[in-house]
Amino acid sequence: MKNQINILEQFISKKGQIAILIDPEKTNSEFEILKLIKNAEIAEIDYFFIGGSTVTKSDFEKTINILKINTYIPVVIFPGSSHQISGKADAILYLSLISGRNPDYLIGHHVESASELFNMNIEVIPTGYILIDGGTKSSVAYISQTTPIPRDQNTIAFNTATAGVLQGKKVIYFDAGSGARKSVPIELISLTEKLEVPIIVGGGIKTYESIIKFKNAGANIIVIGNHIEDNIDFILDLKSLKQKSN
Ligand code: 1GP
Repeated sequence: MKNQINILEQFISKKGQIAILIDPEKTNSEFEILKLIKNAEIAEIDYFFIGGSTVTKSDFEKTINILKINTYIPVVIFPGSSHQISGKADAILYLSLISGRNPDYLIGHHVESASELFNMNIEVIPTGYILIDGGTKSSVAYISQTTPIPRDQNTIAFNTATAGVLQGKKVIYFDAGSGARKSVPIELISLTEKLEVPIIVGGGIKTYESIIKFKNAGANIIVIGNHIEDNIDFILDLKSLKQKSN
């Protein structure tokens, strides 16, 4: 385990950073990944997140290898299960699914991978992971067998984030789930800013307008997955967004 906290410091350093989520189950060909990298470097994207609910170990490793050989953009693991770990990545979001009550996703997967992870040269970032209802049954809710927090219950979501921070989580990740019809409520981000930990938000984000709103509300990192799988050139459009908002 790395003692440096480079990626966490980078998370803290700025609002409105962008992470592209690669799900190696869907994106694992060298051709596709190299195109993603090219566009992401042009657009000065801040991070690649890698992971997914149903990824095989071989697709995970293949994708991480291609990324690490071909880009300087930091690669952060967003694990869907205990086998999604690799010392080649720059950091791992050590997720506890604190909106749920499934012990496997609160501590079980962690115990399975703890010894291996402890001996890897990777920055481990304790992260409170909170699912918010995005208007569809997300694969993460199904696989984890947990119920997301209703989207009109900001107090429950905020109290969950607060409990996570009190337990020592360094980052809070609000996720409406991949392909969500409705993204996380903006007011929840504004509310959570007072906890003074970096906030990651994802799920169903597809427009500049929502990226800017999340940034202004205080999100440090905005994660985009599906929309880039559907339209890779959206990454290039993000460059002008970054230039405008700097
Ligand atoms: C899901 O936060 C991520 O876990 C990204 O969601 O694929 O909908 O962008 P999308």
